Amino acid sequence: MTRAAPWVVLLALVAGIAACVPTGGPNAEACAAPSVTLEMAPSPDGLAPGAPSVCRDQEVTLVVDSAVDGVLHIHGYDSEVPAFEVSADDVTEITFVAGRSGQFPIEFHSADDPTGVEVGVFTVHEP
Ligand SMILES: [Cu+2]
Repeated sequence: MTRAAPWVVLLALVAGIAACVPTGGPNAEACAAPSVTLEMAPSPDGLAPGAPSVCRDQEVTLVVDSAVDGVLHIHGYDSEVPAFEVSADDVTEITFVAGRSGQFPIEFHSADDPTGVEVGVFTVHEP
């Protein structure tokens, strides 16, 4: 178990509940945008801001500003987003199409501790 700020735990719980109804997501306006950019700052302690979500078929650009060096990947989205290195010194951008709805754990492997830690959940809503 990782140490996570209480609000991260709360968001994880909310995301877990939302897993039952991935259709109850963002409004139609949010889904109408053809592309979306998500900033995320992973660290071994979690992800900020909390729960990234998009709509199916959107082009997603992740802008990853990591606190430490490591490797990030999204379980269940490995074909669209192969595991990629992030660095404490650089911002890493990766773009892909979110072709499948569902909830996909975001896992971070820091360079210091290669054991994977789930830092958050990437949600793809049905539009
Ligand atoms: Cu992993």
